[in-house]
Amino acid sequence: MERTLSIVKPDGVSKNLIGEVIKRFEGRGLKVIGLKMIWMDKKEAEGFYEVHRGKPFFESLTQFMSSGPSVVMVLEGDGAISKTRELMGATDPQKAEQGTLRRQFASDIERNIVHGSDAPETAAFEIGYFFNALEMFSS
Ligand code: 3AN
Repeated sequence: MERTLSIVKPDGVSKNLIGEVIKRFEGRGLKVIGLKMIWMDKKEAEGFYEVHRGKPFFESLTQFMSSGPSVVMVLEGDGAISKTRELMGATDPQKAEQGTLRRQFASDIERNIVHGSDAPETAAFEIGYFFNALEMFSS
């Protein structure tokens, strides 16, 4: 069993895609074991994207991520990390496979509606960033 952290980003929330994202993850056999709506402030967004600090898009990305509410969730299941990334599609929606969430709904590489952890170590950091043990309900 693997866990991953996903975020319906502010553009996904404003486009009414919370249900669509969760439906696809659940449809792929993943279990939502933690879920909440949050509004990150700039510092919280910077902390989440610490690995990207110094990159040209860091300022704009963290502005965007603190521009409105997001839905953060912990998903559990076999291959949770690769399954969520497959369903999301490539970072750049124009390069994402047909039928993926980003290809279908994202407007550009920054506003790409959904986030998913890319490896077990990043998943552990990202889950711990938003959830404590009492906020996750694994059966
Ligand atoms: P992913 O979310 O697909 O794992 P990362 O971790 O490489 O992508 O990038 C984190 C976020 O930073 C992306 N979801 C996207 O919003 C933004 N981002 C990545 N690369 C760029 C870029 N070249 N220009 C603008 N924003 C970017």
